[in-house]
Amino acid sequence: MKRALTLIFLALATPLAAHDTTAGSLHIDHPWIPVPTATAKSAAGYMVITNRGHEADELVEVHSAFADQTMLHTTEHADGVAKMTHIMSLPIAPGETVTLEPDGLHVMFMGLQGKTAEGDLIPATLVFRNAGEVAVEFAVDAMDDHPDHSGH
Ligand SMILES: [Cu+2]
Repeated sequence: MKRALTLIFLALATPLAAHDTTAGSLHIDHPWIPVPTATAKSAAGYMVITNRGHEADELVEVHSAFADQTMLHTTEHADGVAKMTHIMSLPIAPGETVTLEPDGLHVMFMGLQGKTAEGDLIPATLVFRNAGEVAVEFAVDAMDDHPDHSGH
Protein backbone atom coordinates (compact mmCIF):
# COMPACT_ATOMS: atom_id res chain seq x y z
CA MET A 1 0.00 0.00 0.00
CA LYS A 2 2.77 2.38 0.89
CA ARG A 3 4.46 1.68 -2.43
CA ALA A 4 1.29 2.57 -4.37
CA LEU A 5 1.02 5.89 -2.56
CA THR A 6 4.64 6.71 -3.39
CA LEU A 7 4.00 6.09 -7.08
CA ILE A 8 0.95 8.37 -7.05
CA PHE A 9 2.96 11.09 -5.36
CA LEU A 10 5.68 10.88 -8.00
CA ALA A 11 3.13 11.18 -10.80
CA LEU A 12 1.66 14.33 -9.25
CA ALA A 13 5.06 15.86 -8.56
CA THR A 14 6.09 16.12 -12.23
CA PRO A 15 6.01 19.89 -12.70
CA LEU A 16 6.51 20.27 -16.43
CA ALA A 17 4.26 17.54 -17.75
CA ALA A 18 3.73 17.99 -21.47
CA HIS A 19 0.13 18.59 -22.36
CA ASP A 20 -1.41 19.01 -25.75
CA THR A 21 -4.77 19.28 -27.47
CA THR A 22 -5.97 18.24 -30.90
CA ALA A 23 -8.98 19.98 -32.49
CA GLY A 24 -9.79 18.92 -36.03
CA SER A 25 -6.59 19.42 -38.00
CA LEU A 26 -5.04 21.71 -35.40
CA HIS A 27 -2.59 20.50 -32.80
CA ILE A 28 -1.87 22.75 -29.83
CA ASP A 29 1.20 21.88 -27.80
CA HIS A 30 1.94 22.94 -24.23
CA PRO A 31 0.20 26.26 -23.62
CA TRP A 32 2.10 27.94 -20.76
CA ILE A 33 2.53 31.17 -18.87
CA PRO A 34 5.70 32.15 -17.00
CA VAL A 35 4.93 32.56 -13.27
CA PRO A 36 3.72 36.18 -12.89
CA THR A 37 5.25 38.26 -10.10
CA ALA A 38 2.95 39.07 -7.16
CA THR A 39 2.26 42.58 -8.47
CA ALA A 40 2.01 41.75 -12.19
CA LYS A 41 -1.03 43.21 -13.93
CA SER A 42 -0.42 41.32 -17.13
CA ALA A 43 1.12 38.07 -18.33
CA ALA A 44 2.08 36.54 -21.64
CA GLY A 45 0.93 33.12 -22.80
CA TYR A 46 2.81 30.84 -25.17
CA MET A 47 2.15 27.61 -27.11
CA VAL A 48 2.93 25.86 -30.37
CA ILE A 49 0.11 25.51 -32.92
CA THR A 50 0.43 23.16 -35.90
CA ASN A 51 -2.02 23.00 -38.78
CA ARG A 52 -2.00 19.41 -40.05
CA GLY A 53 -4.88 20.00 -42.45
CA HIS A 54 -5.20 21.29 -46.00
CA GLU A 55 -6.99 24.55 -45.21
CA ALA A 56 -5.74 27.72 -43.59
CA ASP A 57 -7.06 28.60 -40.15
CA GLU A 58 -6.46 31.50 -37.82
CA LEU A 59 -6.55 32.16 -34.12
CA VAL A 60 -8.93 35.07 -33.67
CA GLU A 61 -9.57 35.27 -29.92
CA VAL A 62 -8.62 33.90 -26.53
CA HIS A 63 -11.01 33.91 -23.57
CA SER A 64 -10.07 33.25 -19.97
CA ALA A 65 -11.40 34.15 -16.53
CA PHE A 66 -7.71 34.63 -15.66
CA ALA A 67 -7.73 38.16 -17.15
CA ASP A 68 -10.10 41.04 -17.88
CA GLN A 69 -8.94 41.17 -21.46
CA THR A 70 -6.71 39.26 -23.84
CA MET A 71 -5.00 40.27 -27.07
CA LEU A 72 -2.65 38.73 -29.59
CA HIS A 73 0.70 40.49 -29.72
CA THR A 74 3.79 40.33 -31.86
CA THR A 75 7.15 41.53 -30.58
CA GLU A 76 9.33 43.59 -32.88
CA HIS A 77 12.75 45.03 -32.27
CA ALA A 78 13.73 48.47 -33.49
CA ASP A 79 16.79 50.40 -32.31
CA GLY A 80 17.33 47.89 -29.53
CA VAL A 81 13.83 48.39 -28.11
CA ALA A 82 11.26 45.58 -28.02
CA LYS A 83 7.85 46.81 -29.09
CA MET A 84 4.62 44.81 -28.81
CA THR A 85 2.07 45.22 -31.56
CA HIS A 86 -1.57 44.13 -31.36
CA ILE A 87 -2.66 41.85 -34.21
CA MET A 88 -6.30 41.03 -34.96
CA SER A 89 -5.67 37.38 -35.78
CA LEU A 90 -2.89 34.85 -36.08
CA PRO A 91 -2.98 32.91 -39.38
CA ILE A 92 -1.81 29.29 -39.47
CA ALA A 93 -1.29 28.06 -43.03
CA PRO A 94 -1.76 24.39 -43.97
CA GLY A 95 1.27 22.42 -42.86
CA GLU A 96 2.60 25.36 -40.85
CA THR A 97 3.72 25.41 -37.23
CA VAL A 98 3.37 28.74 -35.44
CA THR A 99 5.34 29.14 -32.24
CA LEU A 100 4.28 31.62 -29.58
CA GLU A 101 7.33 32.11 -27.38
CA PRO A 102 9.13 34.62 -25.16
CA ASP A 103 10.31 37.63 -27.17
CA GLY A 104 7.97 36.72 -30.02
CA LEU A 105 4.30 36.08 -30.68
CA HIS A 106 2.20 35.80 -27.52
CA VAL A 107 -1.24 35.96 -25.99
CA MET A 108 -1.31 39.02 -23.72
CA PHE A 109 -3.45 38.56 -20.62
CA MET A 110 -4.31 41.98 -19.18
CA GLY A 111 -5.92 42.72 -15.81
CA LEU A 112 -5.00 39.49 -14.04
CA GLN A 113 -7.61 38.02 -11.73
CA GLY A 114 -6.55 36.33 -8.51
CA LYS A 115 -3.22 34.76 -7.68
CA THR A 116 -1.34 32.11 -9.60
CA ALA A 117 1.56 29.92 -8.64
CA GLU A 118 3.90 27.57 -10.44
CA GLY A 119 2.11 24.34 -11.27
CA ASP A 120 -1.34 25.94 -11.68
CA LEU A 121 -3.36 25.17 -14.79
CA ILE A 122 -5.32 28.12 -16.17
CA PRO A 123 -8.36 27.19 -18.27
CA ALA A 124 -8.82 29.20 -21.45
CA THR A 125 -10.71 28.99 -24.72
CA LEU A 126 -8.94 29.51 -28.02
CA VAL A 127 -11.25 30.65 -30.82
CA PHE A 128 -10.23 29.67 -34.35
CA ARG A 129 -11.96 30.85 -37.53
CA ASN A 130 -12.52 27.27 -38.77
CA ALA A 131 -11.81 24.91 -35.88
CA GLY A 132 -14.05 26.98 -33.59
CA GLU A 133 -13.70 27.05 -29.82
CA VAL A 134 -10.96 24.88 -28.33
CA ALA A 135 -10.61 24.45 -24.56
CA VAL A 136 -7.00 24.41 -23.34
CA GLU A 137 -5.13 24.89 -20.08
CA PHE A 138 -2.14 27.20 -19.76
CA ALA A 139 0.40 25.66 -17.38
CA VAL A 140 2.07 28.15 -15.06
CA ASP A 141 5.75 27.25 -15.46
CA ALA A 142 9.01 28.68 -14.21
CA MET A 143 10.70 30.58 -17.03
CA ASP A 144 13.87 28.56 -16.30
CA ASP A 145 12.14 25.35 -17.38
CA HIS A 146 11.98 26.57 -20.97
CA PRO A 147 14.84 27.05 -23.42
CA ASP A 148 15.78 30.66 -23.99
CA HIS A 149 15.61 31.75 -27.62
CA SER A 150 16.35 35.41 -27.03
CA GLY A 151 19.94 35.06 -28.26
CA HIS A 152 18.78 34.15 -31.76
CU1 LIG B 1 2.23 41.72 -25.18
